Amino acid sequence: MVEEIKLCSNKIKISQNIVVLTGAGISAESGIPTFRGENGLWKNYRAEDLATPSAFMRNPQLVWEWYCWRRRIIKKAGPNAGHIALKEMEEILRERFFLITQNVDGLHRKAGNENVIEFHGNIWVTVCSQCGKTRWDETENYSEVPRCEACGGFERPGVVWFGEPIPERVLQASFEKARNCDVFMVIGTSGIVQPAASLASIAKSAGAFIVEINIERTPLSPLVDLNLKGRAGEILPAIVENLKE
Ligand code: BV8
Ligand code: ZN
Repeated sequence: MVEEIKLCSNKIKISQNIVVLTGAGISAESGIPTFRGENGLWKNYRAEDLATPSAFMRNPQLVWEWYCWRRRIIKKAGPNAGHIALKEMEEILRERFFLITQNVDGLHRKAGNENVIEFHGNIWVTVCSQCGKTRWDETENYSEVPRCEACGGFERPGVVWFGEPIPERVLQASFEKARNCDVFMVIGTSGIVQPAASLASIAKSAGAFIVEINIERTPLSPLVDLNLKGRAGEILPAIVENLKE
């Protein structure tokens, strides 16, 4: 593995533009359950059952119970060594570095990354489902569904649910980054959710060197140039150590 990590660091050192795509796996070592891991995400519900507009229409209380449960876990969690390493990578590479995350936990920003796109939104944002009024909201417990103070409509978490489109400017900015990078790293994602997972193949067809960091193989593994099998919290700091040399 030392050799592969050295190869990865060397590719990054000579890269003009590096894009990193992260998924729930990079927050796993912060104690935040992943979506499809063995312990699943919550009781016996699947994300696809709860993170949808119809689930919210049917039972907004249950959906908010799930998000508040996640907010409480995330609030207690902090960035782990993997998040810190990506912050250091941005400090070293500056405008050559760009981070796209599928996670809504906000831990990359909390770690200090600035060049970040939150592809699926942010769990600490609350949006009115009627008028779209948006606010930063650190409430971790709602006894009933919050109401918009402007129009009285039901408020919802400011995240992208299954069946909802990624905001256009977020999508275009992410495609543009993936098309113009020479190194693309996919870290801690099962590569199942679209269109996020397609960013790797867009980068590949644009000629980028694709690196995957994961504890297991994924549907993206066949298109990857370098597979670093292991935990992000161990591999990323080793890569950054080499960058500092
Ligand atoms: C869209 C925000 C179109 C919410 C999320 C069939 C029916 C219906 C829809 C579809 C369908 N087929 C495809 C679709 C589209 C659908 C989709 O992709 N479904 C999947 C399930 C097949 N996509 C959508 O609906 C998207 N929108 O397509 O719109 C459209 C266009 C125009 C007009 C109208 C509509 C929107 C998808 C966004 C959903 N929202 N999140 C919330 O978080 O509450 S996605 C959710 O999954 C999270 O964001 C999460 O990040 C993301 C992906 O999961 P991963 O991050 O990969 O996490 P996972 O647990 O799966 O994997 C963790 C990985 O880490 C594992 O590989 C594990 O091995 C690894 N790991 C674990 N520990 C470590 C580690 N690696 C390293 N180190 C460790 N320590
Ligand atoms: Zn409103």
